[in-house]
Amino acid sequence: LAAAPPRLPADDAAALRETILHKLTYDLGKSRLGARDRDWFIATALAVRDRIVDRWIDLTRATYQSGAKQVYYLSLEFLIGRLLRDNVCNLGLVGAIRDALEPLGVDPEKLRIAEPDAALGNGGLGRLAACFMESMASLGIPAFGYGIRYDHGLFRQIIRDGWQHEFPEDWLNFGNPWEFARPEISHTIGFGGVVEAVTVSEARVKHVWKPGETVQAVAYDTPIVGWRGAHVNTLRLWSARATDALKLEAFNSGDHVGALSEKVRAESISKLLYPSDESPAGQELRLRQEYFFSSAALQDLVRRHMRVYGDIRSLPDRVAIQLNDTHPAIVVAELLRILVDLHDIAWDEAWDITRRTISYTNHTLLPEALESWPVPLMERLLPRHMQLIYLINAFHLDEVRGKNPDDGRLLSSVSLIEEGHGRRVRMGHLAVVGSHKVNGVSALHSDLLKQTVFADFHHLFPGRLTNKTNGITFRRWLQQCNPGLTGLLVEACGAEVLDNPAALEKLRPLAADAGFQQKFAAVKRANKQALAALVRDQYQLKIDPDALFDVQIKRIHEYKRQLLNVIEAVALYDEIRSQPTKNWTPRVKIFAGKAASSYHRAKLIIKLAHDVARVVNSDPTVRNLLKVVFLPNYNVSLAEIIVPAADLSEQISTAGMEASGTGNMKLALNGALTIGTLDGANVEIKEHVGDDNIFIFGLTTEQVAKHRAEGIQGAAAIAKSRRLQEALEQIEAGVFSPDDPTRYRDLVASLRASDYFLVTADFDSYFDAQRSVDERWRNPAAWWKSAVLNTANVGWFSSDRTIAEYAEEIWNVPVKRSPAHG
Ligand code: 26R
Repeated sequence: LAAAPPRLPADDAAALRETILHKLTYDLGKSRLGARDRDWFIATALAVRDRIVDRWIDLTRATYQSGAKQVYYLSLEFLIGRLLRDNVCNLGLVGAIRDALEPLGVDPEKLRIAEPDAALGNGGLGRLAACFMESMASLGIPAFGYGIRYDHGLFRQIIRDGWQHEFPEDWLNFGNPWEFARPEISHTIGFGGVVEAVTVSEARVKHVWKPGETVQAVAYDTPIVGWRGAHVNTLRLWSARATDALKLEAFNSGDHVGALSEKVRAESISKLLYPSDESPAGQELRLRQEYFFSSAALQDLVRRHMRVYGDIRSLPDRVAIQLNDTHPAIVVAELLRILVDLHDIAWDEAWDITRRTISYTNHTLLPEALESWPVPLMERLLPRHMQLIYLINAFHLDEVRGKNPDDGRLLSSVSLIEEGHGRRVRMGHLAVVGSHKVNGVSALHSDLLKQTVFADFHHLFPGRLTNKTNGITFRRWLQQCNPGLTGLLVEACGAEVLDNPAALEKLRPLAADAGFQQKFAAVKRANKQALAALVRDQYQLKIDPDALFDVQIKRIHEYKRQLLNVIEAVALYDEIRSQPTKNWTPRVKIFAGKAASSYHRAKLIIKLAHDVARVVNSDPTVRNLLKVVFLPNYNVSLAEIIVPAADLSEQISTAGMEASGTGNMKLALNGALTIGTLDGANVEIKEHVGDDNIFIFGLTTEQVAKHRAEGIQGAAAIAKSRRLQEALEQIEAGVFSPDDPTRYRDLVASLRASDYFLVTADFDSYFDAQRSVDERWRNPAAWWKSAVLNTANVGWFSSDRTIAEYAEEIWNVPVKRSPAHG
């Protein structure tokens, strides 16, 4: 909203103004004078929504009439952020909204930030789902997103005295103007109970599941608008309601609490997003959430398919179901149940339909994130599904045995059931066996899938495992969040860049042009100034927009190695103090990210960042040469401010552990240079931007594996590095924690011992890479050349390219708008 992207069609501002005032009066019951920013936001959002609805209805009907195949993207997370600017930009209404509001004395920016973030996701996986929804609409692919309408999204992070505290996020408190409640669209979801075998004829036994408990899934629809309003899809989120909301008899007999308890139990399913990221949630409620939305989605799409086509057998021709990680993997058994138990399809055909319809994306190799559920829990909660999983497994193992007789190791490796300390159902295995395609999210990650967790499947099912390198939507992560740079790019490459990221390559010849570099740097400077103003106003800390802004923004996790970055800050602090007059590169280290509430080590790392920040920021000998800042409550909206202001992008995970990363793409697109390991999509970013325009350091995946296999201890690397030794000794001795000198004793001790994430092994290489960064920064012509070449060369990382690949190679659906790319 702030600055109009150029060359969008104008719209009638007066008509919009009238609608906004009408909404304010008749939908909100407010007068112009009494209206607050939030009221203006809701009235404006409702007015914008009006412009979406007709198209939405028309396009949805046209899809059914044309018989086009539909994509269903099933995800337990959609990390959307705000929608107003996104919708306004995609509809080409930026200028119209500004002109509509101006005579009313309403500041569009104030109204924009009155919208709460829809934070229905933890991190990368949820944000990817949101980018994909936007790209599917932009490419004109008919699609539904299915997920859960959590009452409370990801917790709000508050930092008190350097420690993280979690508070509930109430994003729905003042209503959600984007969604349409659909109380008439509701499905019954069963849990527990028994399976009865009914003999239908001599040859056939039918299985009837009689759930012991049911819950209603009620639909809430949000239209998702593509670029230039090309297409509008639906994000359908399910909310849980009790089947019998209130036991009136019990209520009347005086048992008021008992009468409501069923309602509370049922509705707890959509109460809250699990805040755990890559560590097992393990609770029964999580499995209930997974089955709840998987079953609602399948019932919904099967009903739609039957209404339009009347033949369940054509499902794979009309429907593609994409599983976003294993969270909806129970869909494999649920679809089979619908086909076999409810539509009387014979097993072999039902299994064929299932596999041709479903495909699965894996997002992590971390063993602790590979979901598995205890067999007794599955038996109790989903008895019919457990039977079906046993059957799937029996046929699957028969086939394996047929081709590989006497290979016990192989059988237990590919079995859907993990034997051992308590039997468990492996959801990843269920998803692989039940899909026609399985993909990883970067070239390296997909290779590692083939070599490690799914190696045996790769040999059993050649061609099933593929790669689809992640992408990001350039609308949100360039055009909307960085209007300054967008203006410059349009000036340099033509308006075509807004539609075709390959046009960014036209910047290449300008990378060494002093005049262009100056403009590029000026845009960055203005974005840094905006971030500095936010840090000053909200946290009373002065940071210098002329210093290098070094950012690490992502979930706090040991494998992402924020600790490596903090230790480097300590080492640099020591160097600056010992040689205060050397020509240091002034640097602001900016951290932001949330730790899972139960992840104590991650919370301790946040505390350490604050402890180091306090000491460094108040040391007069350091002056402005080094500042450390931790910005609380990282979310999509904060990312939209930090990303355009970053000079250096920290992508420093232990090689082999970050499946892809997508923040790395956002930052490179906005002209930040990457300092990173050869991990995830960093490898491909390096190939695109060129070795000279990225700072790669550290052990490779193979070296990490070797290092671990040899059981090398951290102490060995520490002994070789004076800098690291000194930094760790200070942290360990309590130099940064005088109030509790032993606070970091165990943390440092674990680095000296196993150091599983190889912080110590990579330290010197990281420190040296940072000094190369300093040197490049001191040569502005060289720095800005690299920065421009980053923007110029990352067009390929558009999620339009990613989605076009899914469309062609996995879903077999056409794309309407070609996602040209380099
Ligand atoms: C089972 C459970 C507790 C759980 C595991 C993992 C819950 C949530 C996750 C989230 C993981 C899978 C995730 O976000 N992965 C990230 O996916 C991004 C999009 O593909 C990648 O860019 C990123 O590297 C990866 O960590």
